[in-house]
This record gives sequence, structure tokens and C-alpha cells, in this order.
Amino acid sequence: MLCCSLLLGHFRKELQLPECKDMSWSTGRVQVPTEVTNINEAVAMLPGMKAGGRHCPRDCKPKDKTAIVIPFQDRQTHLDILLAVLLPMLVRQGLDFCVFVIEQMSRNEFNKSLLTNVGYIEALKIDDFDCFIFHDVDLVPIDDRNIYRCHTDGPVHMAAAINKFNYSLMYHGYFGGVVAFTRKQYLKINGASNIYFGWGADDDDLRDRVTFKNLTLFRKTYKYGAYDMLYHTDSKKNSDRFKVYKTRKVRQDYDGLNSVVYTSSGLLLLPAYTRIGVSYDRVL
Ligand code: GDU
Repeated sequence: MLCCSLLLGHFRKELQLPECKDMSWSTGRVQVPTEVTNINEAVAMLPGMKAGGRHCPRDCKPKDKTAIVIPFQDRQTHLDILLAVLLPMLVRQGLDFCVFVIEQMSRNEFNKSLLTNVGYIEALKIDDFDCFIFHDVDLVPIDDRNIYRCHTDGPVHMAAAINKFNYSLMYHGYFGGVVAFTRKQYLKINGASNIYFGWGADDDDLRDRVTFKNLTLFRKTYKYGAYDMLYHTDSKKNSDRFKVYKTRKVRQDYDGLNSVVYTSSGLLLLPAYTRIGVSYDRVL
């Protein structure tokens, strides 16, 4: 996949363009559809979209490049609804971005954190993204003033207010759902753990990795960091989660980006996203 300046094909001209503003225009609160009939047709209407869910602003120079990484298995309806809201919103925000859907192919327990590590590694093989936003597929942003950019001072918890919890925090210390890291911040914490198989505690482990490495956590305001959670049945719980969580500090430097083992089925450039199929074995 080519970077935006090459795709636009007029690099010199691009240098003279003004820097993109964070928001060219805003609609404020966004409506979440209950179903999406054809996400590809919806994407074709968006200016500046390229294959693979890549967007390059046409009339301004982007400040940075954002990779949206969605860990995924068997939730196509959620994915279509999320993208029907998120893509137009990111285009309005004038971002240079690419959406990566990292799909677990192996039928063992779902491992969200391992997939986010794969998303980081594979996205960097494609372009030098500065910012990574790890995004649950069932959380749909409902305010387009929630700018999808990273904060160089520290990782940002974006999903501050969820409808299921009356638009408040899921629990004190919650750092799941949607989180933003610069490339350097995620590298500094050695990414996420690879050994949470099934639901639970992976998000608390990630939060603690941030604080163990003395990074400051930021959180969006309830007003802008508002999300609607799409209905799903409960995921299979990880019965080992508390045991694994206890060892989080000693594991951090050897369990993460530097130790993830997987097989990738390669890239598929769809109109709305780049899909990467991933298989791995359960290690514990
Ligand atoms: N997921 C799938 N398919 C699955 C299971 C999970 O695609 O079968 C992905 C989705 O992106 C999903 C995410 O993993 O949005 C999180 O899984 P759930 O939606 O089942 O879990 P919760 O809604 O309870 O999410 C919260 C946090 C997550 C994560 C999780 C604990 O918001 O970030 O930390 O708890 O594992």
C-alpha cells in the first residue's frame, strides 16, 4: 500500500498545502444506524477514500498518520455499523488514516491483546503510522468532536462514556474499549500481553503496563468520548484471568510486542478496510 503523498501523485504541490485542521466541519452528535445494507457503497461516496479503508485528505497536509486497529472475529454486523459511522467522521476530521481489521482465524479462544499487537506490527510494514487507535468493534462513537488523534504526552482512553453505563465510565480505572497510543508509547510498554485467552483483565493489564513505564494516562471528556455499545451476548470468560493478571509486572518486558508468535494470511484490501487474517496457537 502506498503512502498518501505518493497516492496523491503530486508531492511538491502537497508541500505547499496548508496543514489540516482537526475538524473541517462538525455535526456534533452522530446517529447510529441499526443496520447497514452496503458499506462499500457508503464508502464510495466519501471523498479521498482509497482501497483498504485508507483516507488521504485532498486539500491539506495531514499532521500525522493514524492506524485504526480492530480486533475481530464473527461480528460482521457490528463492523459494518461501526464503519458506517466512523469512516465519514474520520474523513470530516481531515485525518490521514487506515482501518485495519485483524481477524482471528484460529478457532481457539479469542485473544484481543495478541491481535492488537499483530495490528501494530503489520500496519508498520505498510506505512510509518504515528498513532494507533485500538478499537472494539462494538463501540460506536456518537460525537464527531472526539478527534481520533494521539496525544504525545501519554496514551488516551477514548471510550470514557458508554450508553450501557448511562454514559459514564464502566468502572474506576477502566482502560478498555477504545485506546490511543503513539507508535513510541506502544513500543515503550512492549505492547499488550499475549497470554489473555478469552474475555477479561486484558484491559486492566494494558493500563498497568502504561503506569509501570511511568507514562501518564489521559481520558476524553464524557461529552466527547461518548460511545454506544452494540448488543452482543457475553464472550467466553477467561477463567485464568486473575491468575495471569497477578504476574503482569514481571511479564511486561518479555510478554508483548517482542514475543508475539502468529501466522498471517496476508492483506486483503477491501473498500472499507484492510483485512489481515491471523492464526496462532494457545501457549498456556
Ligand atoms: N471480539 C470479537 N469477537 C469475539 C469476541 C471479541 O470480535 O468473539 C472483539 C471485538 O472487537 C469486541 C472486543 O473483542 O468489541 C471486546 O470483546 P467483548 O465486546 O466481548 O467484551 P466487552 O464488551 O465486555 O469489552 C470490554 C472492553 C474490551 C476488553 C474486554 C475484556 O471494552 O476492550 O478489554 O472487556 O476482554
